[in-house]
Amino acid sequence: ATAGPAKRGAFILFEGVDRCGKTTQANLLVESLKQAGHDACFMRFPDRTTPIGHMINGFLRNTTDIDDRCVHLLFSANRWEAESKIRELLKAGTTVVCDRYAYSGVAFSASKPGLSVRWCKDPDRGLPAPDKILFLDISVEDAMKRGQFGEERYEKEEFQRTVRATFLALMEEDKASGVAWQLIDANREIGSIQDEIQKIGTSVVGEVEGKEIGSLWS
Ligand code: 2DT
Repeated sequence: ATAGPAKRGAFILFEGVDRCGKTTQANLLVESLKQAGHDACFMRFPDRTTPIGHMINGFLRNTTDIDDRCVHLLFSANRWEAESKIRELLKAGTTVVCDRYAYSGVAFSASKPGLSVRWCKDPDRGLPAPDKILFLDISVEDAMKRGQFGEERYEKEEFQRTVRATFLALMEEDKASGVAWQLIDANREIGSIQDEIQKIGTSVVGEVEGKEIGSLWS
């Protein structure tokens, strides 16, 4: 038999406000995909391990102040430095499950006064586009019942409310262009959220066959 083109991996994003359970669910999805025999890996942004990531980390921990637009560009640069790796993994058939991406970039930055959604989107245009965005939705009030926010710069109730509203607006904006958002009710038991996500993840992995890797916001 002639081998067809190698099956590529799916690019699946987890987005949401702090304490929505993204990191837990992203790791659980990687495990369940692996158990089902798929190649899958976990990735997160910001990647605080690179030199740019160190600068972002200092900003988030309030040890350094960086101009709002400048730090926005650093977050974007932190994705561009991983771009070729993401493409290589996807082409090699590995599904990439990513905890935050450019949608967090826009939702957090555009929640600050004076930064428009359009300006915030520009530096991320052309990055690999996701095959699915899982938006783990929870009210900030319910998220805070899971424990107080930490000490980092953005972990403030009012700001998180604005961020959630910005995420929901981004989701609406994308509807016209057919971007595959999936809103998940994140105010439930870990296990039932996991079951729902596992079904979605498995079907996305099957659907990407023969589909090109898209280009974000372009
Ligand atoms: P974690 O708690 O997930 O490490 O996130 N953020 C993230 C931005 O402002 N812009 C971005 O592009 C990304 C990816 C969200 C750390 C904080 O960084 C914010 C929370």
